[in-house]
Amino acid sequence: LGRPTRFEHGAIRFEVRAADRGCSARVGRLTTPHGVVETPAFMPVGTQATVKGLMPDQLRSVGSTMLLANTYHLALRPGEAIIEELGGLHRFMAWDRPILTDSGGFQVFSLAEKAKLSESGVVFRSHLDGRRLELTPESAVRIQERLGADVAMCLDHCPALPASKETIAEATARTIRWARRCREAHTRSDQALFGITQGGPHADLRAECAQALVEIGFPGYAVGGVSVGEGPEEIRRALEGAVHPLPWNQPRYLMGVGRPEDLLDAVAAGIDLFDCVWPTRNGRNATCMTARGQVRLRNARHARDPRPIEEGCDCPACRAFSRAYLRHLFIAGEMLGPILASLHNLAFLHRLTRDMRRAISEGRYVQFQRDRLAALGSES
Ligand code: PRF
Ligand code: ZN
Repeated sequence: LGRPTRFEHGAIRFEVRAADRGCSARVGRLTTPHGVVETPAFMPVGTQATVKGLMPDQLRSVGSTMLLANTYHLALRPGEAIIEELGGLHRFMAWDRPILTDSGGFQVFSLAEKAKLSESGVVFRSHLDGRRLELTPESAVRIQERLGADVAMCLDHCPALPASKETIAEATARTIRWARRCREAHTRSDQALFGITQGGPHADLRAECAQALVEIGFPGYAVGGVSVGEGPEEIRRALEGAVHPLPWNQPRYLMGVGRPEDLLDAVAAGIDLFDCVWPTRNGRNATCMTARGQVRLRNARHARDPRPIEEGCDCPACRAFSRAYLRHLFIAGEMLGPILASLHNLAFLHRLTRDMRRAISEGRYVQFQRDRLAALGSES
């Protein structure tokens, strides 16, 4: 009460529609040039302009509203010029709903060879053909403008953990200077540019970074550098530091996090958006999530199991197929196995966020979180 609940800035609108009194969880509505996203929301990862193995219609049918794509991969192949020429990312991948592109900073440090960092940017060799390339705050923004997603991200520096506080502080200061350059370089009025906070597990660095980004001014803010090897307690501290200084009426996005227990925690800390390869990568690996923990479909105990992956799930895998059939698909190396398991995992996460939205709206998120966490440990 007394706080502004709406925010409007060029390409996006955000509205906080309900807030839990027992924690910082909120229900929001993010409006982008390509449609509306009810938050908390999970964004499936479409690194190469495809969520591996899944058609746009299938994604819609399991509840996906917004996808993530990667600047690093798309700039290397097929190149932003081709995607722009073919009408931009939405048209290229036939997804006419909201898209967010990550800036490439994180992928350069995790995938590229010989990444060399300087104040101007990162020079690296392509992991595909060894080509020498440079990514700067200005070029990361320019590439994302040409890809044309609804939300673009600043180029940041996510240091590998464990690292000394001094190293993390340097990376955080550089991330702030790069964020200023990204904001200066961004011109597309039908695209929002989000800032990214770094700071590792240090609440003070996180808070300083968030404050500095808020002074520069972005329509939304991400928390980067989380889930790179630290424990749940460190994640909680990082989130507390990072989220507190952020304007309450603007969207907050936790990058690269998607395990159900982490989502439950992060939403309680006030996060609205997530992305993670976890559901799709695990699905391709025959690991499925349920409200009662993981199911490993290759396990021999499912050889004659007539049950669906998850009782009551209305996804294409659970509607028609037994665990025994799905196990058979994986053991036989059939491509339908990874497709169905990926669809189930996405349906599961979208259902979880929908249940979160309801619990928050009804003011019972803290109990909901407790119940869901307990159930996740109970084994199916
Ligand atoms: N920065 C960017 N993308 C990311 C991360 C980050 O720190 C993470 C870390 N969890 C995932 N994706 N730009
Ligand atoms: Zn299912």
